[in-house]
Amino acid sequence: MASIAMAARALILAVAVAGNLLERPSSPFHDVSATWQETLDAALARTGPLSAGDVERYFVDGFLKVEGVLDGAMLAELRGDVDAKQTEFARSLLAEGRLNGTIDAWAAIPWDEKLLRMQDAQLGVPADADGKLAIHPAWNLRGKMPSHDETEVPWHQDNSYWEPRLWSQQIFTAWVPLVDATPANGCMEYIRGSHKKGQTVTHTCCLGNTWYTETSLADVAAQLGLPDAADRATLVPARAGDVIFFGPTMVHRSIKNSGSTIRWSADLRWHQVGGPGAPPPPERAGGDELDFFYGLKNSLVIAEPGATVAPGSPAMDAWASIDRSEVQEAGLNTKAAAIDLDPIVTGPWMDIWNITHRNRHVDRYVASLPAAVRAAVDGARTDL
Ligand SMILES: O=C(O)CCC(=O)C(=O)O
Repeated sequence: MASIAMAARALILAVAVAGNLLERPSSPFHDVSATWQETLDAALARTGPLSAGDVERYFVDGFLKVEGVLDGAMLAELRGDVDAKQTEFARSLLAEGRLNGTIDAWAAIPWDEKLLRMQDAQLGVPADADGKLAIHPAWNLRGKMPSHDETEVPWHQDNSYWEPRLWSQQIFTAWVPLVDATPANGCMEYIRGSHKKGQTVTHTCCLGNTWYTETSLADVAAQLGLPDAADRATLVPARAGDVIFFGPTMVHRSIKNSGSTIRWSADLRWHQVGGPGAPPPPERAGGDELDFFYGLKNSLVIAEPGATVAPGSPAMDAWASIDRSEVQEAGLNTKAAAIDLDPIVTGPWMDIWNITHRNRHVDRYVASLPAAVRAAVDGARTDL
């Protein structure tokens, strides 16, 4: 793990110039265009559950909402998992003396209220300027809290979170609302057709009080050849049970939750392994074709070519129990001791984009950089 982290850190250039606290080297991958979004005919030739119209919509718009994908039983199971995770969290807060009551009382609170009630009831959680708490979004289960900056995800392409060598891969997202997602509680918004050019636009790190990458509509317009980018912005409300599919070059965000309840969702991703168009192998010891996340946690094969996915695979449980947040923070050497309660998020995407803004997440990341780089970045601070 250490050598992987060292190799990734070799990307870092310590230059502070106008507007950038830490500038990243340009990479030949910035000129690479994805092509998976161009092969409509090939997609139409395949058989599957989607209609030809659906497939065509996906190619034209870059996203597709499919209604009623999850039935009641599946939703209940997902919500049960979210409930169990929150009860586990309540258990650690109780053990730390940061919550009043009993575990039975907390367990009995409905799944979609529990986190809010914990937020209200928490005792003695220090530091957070606004005193709020969020579940860790990098677990791909998102509790988007009411009026909460850190769960408001700005315009970005998912490619901005992956290594540039993967920017022409279709790492494909299914966004799954566990409650109805509306403009009021922070549904998703997409720039229609922004996937089409196949290009990954410039992003910066990290907006406001967050760990997120961010692009601007001005850059989207200029770099993707979409002068009407702002007019293409499309809110996509979705009901619990629907699924929105989109690819890694799709520009999207989730808007503010202006309601009073949590907007729960999961986002899950798939990609092809091997075959034509497979990515160049990672230049790190031990990196193989399943290494799609900085050498930190491999992808899990769930179906061999031509086979269908077998549900309930035991391998899935073992794989899922490796906490990606923990490995990504261990990879950067930013892991805090009391990780369960640590609200700070860092990740390897911070090695890729120019650092333009600092906050507690970026500060933790900067503290992990080699001393000379850190000194240069600290010297360039304008927002202390
Ligand atoms: O769920 C959200 O609020 C944002 C999700 C997102 O941006 C993503 O899944 O890429």
